[in-house]
Amino acid sequence: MADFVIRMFYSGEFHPFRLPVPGLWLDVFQKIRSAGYTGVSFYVDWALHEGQPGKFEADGVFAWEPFFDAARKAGIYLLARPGPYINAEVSGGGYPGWLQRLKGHPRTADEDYIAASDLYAKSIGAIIAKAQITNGGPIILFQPENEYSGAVKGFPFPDPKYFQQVIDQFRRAGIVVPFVSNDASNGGRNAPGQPAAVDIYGHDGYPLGFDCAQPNVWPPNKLPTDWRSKHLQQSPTTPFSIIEFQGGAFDPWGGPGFDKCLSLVNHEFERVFYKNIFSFGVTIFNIYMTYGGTNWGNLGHAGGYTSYDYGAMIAEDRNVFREKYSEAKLEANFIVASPSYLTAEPQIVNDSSIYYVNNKKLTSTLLKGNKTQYLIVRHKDYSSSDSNSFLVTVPNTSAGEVTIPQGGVYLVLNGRDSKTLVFDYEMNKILILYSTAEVFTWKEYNGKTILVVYSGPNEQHEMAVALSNGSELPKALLGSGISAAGVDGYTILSWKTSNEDRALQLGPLTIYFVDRNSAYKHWVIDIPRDPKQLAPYTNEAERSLIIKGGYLIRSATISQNGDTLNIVGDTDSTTPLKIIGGAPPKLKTLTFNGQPLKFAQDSNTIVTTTVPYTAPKISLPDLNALTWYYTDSLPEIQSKYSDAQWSKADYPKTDNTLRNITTPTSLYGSEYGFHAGALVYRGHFQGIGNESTLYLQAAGGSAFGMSAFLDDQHIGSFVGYDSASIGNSTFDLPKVTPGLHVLTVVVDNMGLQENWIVGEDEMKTPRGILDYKLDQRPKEDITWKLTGNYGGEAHIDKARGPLNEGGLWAERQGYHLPSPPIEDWKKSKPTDGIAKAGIAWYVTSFDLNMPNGFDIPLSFRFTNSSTPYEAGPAHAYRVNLYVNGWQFGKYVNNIGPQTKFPVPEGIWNYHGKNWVAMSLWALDPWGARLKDVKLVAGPAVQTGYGRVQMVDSPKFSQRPSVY
Ligand code: IPT
Repeated sequence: MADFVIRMFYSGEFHPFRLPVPGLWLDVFQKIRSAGYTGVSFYVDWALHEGQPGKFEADGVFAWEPFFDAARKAGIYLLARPGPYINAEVSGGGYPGWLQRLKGHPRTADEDYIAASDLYAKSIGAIIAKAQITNGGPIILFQPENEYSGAVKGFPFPDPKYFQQVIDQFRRAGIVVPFVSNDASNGGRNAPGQPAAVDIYGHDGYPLGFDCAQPNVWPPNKLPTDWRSKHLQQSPTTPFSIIEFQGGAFDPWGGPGFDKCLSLVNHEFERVFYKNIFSFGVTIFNIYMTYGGTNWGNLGHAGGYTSYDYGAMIAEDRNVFREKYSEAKLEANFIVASPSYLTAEPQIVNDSSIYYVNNKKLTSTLLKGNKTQYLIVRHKDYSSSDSNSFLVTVPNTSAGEVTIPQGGVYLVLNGRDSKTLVFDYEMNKILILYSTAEVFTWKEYNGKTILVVYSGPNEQHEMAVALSNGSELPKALLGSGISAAGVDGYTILSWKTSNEDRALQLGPLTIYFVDRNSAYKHWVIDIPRDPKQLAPYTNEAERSLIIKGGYLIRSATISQNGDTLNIVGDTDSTTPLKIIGGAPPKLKTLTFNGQPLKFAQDSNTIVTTTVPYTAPKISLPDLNALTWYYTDSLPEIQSKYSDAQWSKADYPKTDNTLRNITTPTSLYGSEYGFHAGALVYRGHFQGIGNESTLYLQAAGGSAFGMSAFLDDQHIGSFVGYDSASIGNSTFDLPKVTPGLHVLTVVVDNMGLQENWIVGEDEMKTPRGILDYKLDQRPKEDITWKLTGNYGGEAHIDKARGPLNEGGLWAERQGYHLPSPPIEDWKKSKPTDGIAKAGIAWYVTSFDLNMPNGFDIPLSFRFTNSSTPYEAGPAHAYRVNLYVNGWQFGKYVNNIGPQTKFPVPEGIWNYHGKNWVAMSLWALDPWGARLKDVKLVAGPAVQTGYGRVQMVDSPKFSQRPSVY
């Protein structure tokens, strides 16, 4: 085994189950790796692996080996976080719905809980164990449990017996890498020295929280200040680890939307808040989320909608246009290029401003290494948008105390910015006494060193270089405006930020001075020794290129004989490319995505070229112009419908310990094995003739809806609103004639609650009908049956997993799958809609012929509407959207906020036939139609990524005894 020296575990959170296209996992890994990160942290969602108790499944898109292989290829180390409890805004917090029937408390040492989690822990543990670094795989860290940090009053907590059992479950499964914890806030729980301890204590932090409504407001007192001192109290022997740090925010139904979360947790947030974390000497750092993805197929909890974009640095459709991606790249590259940071000790002083910066409006933290010191400067009022000028004094540099800049000017800290200044910064044999401009990266090539520093607008900077041969005046290589003076054996450089790149040569050192926007275009690309890898781990790089390019550089290889350089990347326009470090000296051939390029190379080996971009022709179908096929998806209300195959809701008690039943028999979906999507009930009774109202209490989670019918008549709906998990409705009945009647009730299940507080057992919150009352009649007079997804826990669609289908009639038939039997269906479109309450089902198909060599994200865009006639109350309807059988959207017109639903290539067939299905559930008596729905393309990015392997999407086949 090679010597592994990890520079820093600088990681992004990415859940492959939120991007069910294994062929795209490498894409996300490469985007994270090219941002300079060394790691990725991932959760495993138990609910997707054990839909049926006792049957662990991990095949197809749910297999983990391809994810581990892709990480290895991209040179990414992994932190595995399989729970069993994960939270993560997924249904049940990762718990399969059948845990609702558990007698004991989940997340405790209760025997039935431990027994229930054993198969999962054993199975996923073994899969992860095989991919540990000790077996040549990418996994280097492991987190048992997640935020085991809070319990209801009086509950034994934290319970070492329980936590130790989780640890033991995974150790028994063969996990040998260090265990980390993810304490919610720094409470020191399960830190080394505590009973039932992990190896490395870690905690999380979401300082700006999850309300994105006011994206420009950073509320006061949210910037952490005491995390280092807390760490020294709680876990002084372990590296300071932040296992989750805010990388965006989740957003609930009816929320402000992810654009707002992106603005709240933007590039400025990264500058101020991430650098503040660096000031605590963090060495294991994971940013949640880095790629959020999609809550497809009912995998999300009720508190969130389909998109899990999170405002993360990589958008849901995988683009990296966001400025926060570029800013994150600058910060990660700096940390990874600065190994002395890992051992530098943060100096904790009460008011550091008096020590290092001379402006009372600023504050700073000094990190002292053996030689190198880092000074992190920020505004005391961290949300300030003022620019403040300052001088810096640092004692004990190799030149004694220095006060800088020396040139009589002031440094500037612009609003919502923070800076890392370096002192005695070592680049092998070259020493920078100080730099007020921030370091992006540096690399040494055969005794020559390239350093890239950057700065923000209207800033003044100074750098002092110590070279062994004393003061030396530099040679300008590029641009002008950097002044230089030799003082006491140092070369002092000073400059103002300019939007023109400049470069100087000082003996063996070449320094590039760029502004931040230019720095954003720079990439450090490590070249692997092992051709099977596209990128090596940071510590195993053969050499690295420093490239000024454009949108994205993914990887690079150099031919055996050393005269050919192949670069792989993505462009969104014709892009000038400049290799400022690492090109083979006598380059003969340069290719970009396999195409040879004309280039020039100068005596410093710098290569200049241009990557051409040609906009492709894209033609997308106009969805409204297609032929759509329609069928009614609520035949249950017709008198001829038979529910003979349905489950009898005849359980006279409940196994749910959270809520007792208030009905003669349990009507909870999970009692009968239905955990995802719509539940449908049929209640049979003998009418007497004096019944006039029906009271229904139904629970489906935030933003759910419910519709009720007496025989074939709609009697009313609970249309739902953002925060309503339970609806109480009393409906007037039409005249009930003596004789047999059927009530049909459809309740949407928006996903199960999470289970954050131990002992509260929130995941057991039932779904379905909680209570009812037909006036004049005892409850016993109604006999209920119910159904959910076809097969229940014994779900039959192994490709799309246990949660993708709900209990709508057309879903049970499998009409969301490709090639349903539409021959006898009517022709009608979702924009035609239906004129009364009910559930319509629409299917269409079309070919896509997307250009090769481009990454072009496709999304559905719904137009929000009030009523079909543009008057009256918000029009209540909900749509489930399926592409080739995969449920990729839940649009709720009267609640929102999501109107745009990206669907990834691989789910789409970009080169052939696709099937789109939609349910249209009209809750209002006047029915519903879509105002508009369009297929829209995002920017066409030319890519060298290659063809994306299609996901196996089995088509429709007649289901046995379907009802
Ligand atoms: C933290 C969870 O660990 C994580 O799973 C996710 O839910 C995240 O929050 C929010 O997106 S919990 C923390 C906010 C207390």
